[in-house]
Amino acid sequence: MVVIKKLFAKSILNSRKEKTIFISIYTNAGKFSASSPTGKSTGKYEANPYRKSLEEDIESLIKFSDYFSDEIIESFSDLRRIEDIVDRHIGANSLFALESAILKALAKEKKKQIWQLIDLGIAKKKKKFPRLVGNCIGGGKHSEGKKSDFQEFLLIPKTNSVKNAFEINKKAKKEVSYSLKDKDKKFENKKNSEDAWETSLNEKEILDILKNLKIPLGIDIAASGFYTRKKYLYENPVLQRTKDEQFSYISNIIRNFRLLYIEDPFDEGDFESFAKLLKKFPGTLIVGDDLIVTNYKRLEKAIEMKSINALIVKPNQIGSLLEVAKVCELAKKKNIKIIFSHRSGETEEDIIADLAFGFQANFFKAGITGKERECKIKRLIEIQGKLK
Ligand code: 2PG
Ligand code: MG
Repeated sequence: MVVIKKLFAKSILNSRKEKTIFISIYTNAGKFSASSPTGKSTGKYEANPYRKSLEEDIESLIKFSDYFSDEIIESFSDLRRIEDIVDRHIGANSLFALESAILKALAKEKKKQIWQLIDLGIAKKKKKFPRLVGNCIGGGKHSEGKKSDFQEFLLIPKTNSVKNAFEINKKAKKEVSYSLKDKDKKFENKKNSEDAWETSLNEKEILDILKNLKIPLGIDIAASGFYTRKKYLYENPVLQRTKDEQFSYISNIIRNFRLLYIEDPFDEGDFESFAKLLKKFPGTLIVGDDLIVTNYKRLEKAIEMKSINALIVKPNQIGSLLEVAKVCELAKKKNIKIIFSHRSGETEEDIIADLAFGFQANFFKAGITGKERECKIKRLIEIQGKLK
């Protein structure tokens, strides 16, 4: 069992040099720390990262830390006791960091790996490793200057070895830089907030390069980012698309580039267009991120409307790991593929790898390069190595 004796919280800088929360707990098993990432293309329906501000969350946490010492944590589900104490007093980023630190303490005390603490009904089956989804070229809100309106061009190699997938993605990303140099006169080897290449090419030009890699491709369109007053406002090239025009355009792209995966192709409120797309392309992963925001109710709605066959899980979109568990269980039951994902503003926290494996995610989206991304992929490789 774990007893929290003292808590310490402060702000640190994430990969984008923005402040984020860092929490340390002092327990009978030792000192454990965890931090939270931060999104940029955040969904309108995401939980607030902090109740009012990071600073006030830090104050509340320190105030509550005396109450924690009365609670004994013996299992993942005991996180409930902590949530009952901090309920509505801290935001999602703070809760995620706090629960992560507690799981680290619990794993240590039980001499287990963190992923072993997660016990969904599926735990007895032979566990599978998630497939890597790596951001190779970026645009949208994650990039600067002239750029593609789509946010992420993703490589999704098919191999059972996480290590192999990581190597394939790193090599491909390097190769892509040579093609970009060739095709984009403005290319300067610059990388965006997720360490993906920045280019002035538009989405079609980018996909023409990527298709030569012979690696299954995906795109995160993050369409809410450029949807205003019922129109999708493209800048590269400048044009507007209505809802119907966006639907035809996305359909053409899926078909022409044989996409395996398409994330947030429509606005975050448009469950209907997602459903129409899934009906047309049942073999493609139609992924909801801003649409679902790791929220159980929104997932229920998407299931009812048959809007998606895959969903992004970002624990800090909701904060509570118990809610994350509920979302994953429902998705599994309804055969909706699960993609655990990093955020664009990241820290060197790697617990997401344990969570992804513990919850038996089908995919793991954590970039390709950059120390904040690589540490997560390396942790997944380590877990796989230990199980051999
Ligand atoms: C996304 C994410 C991560 P952000 O849209 O999928 O790639 O971006 O963290 O900025 O919300
Ligand atoms: Mg997304």
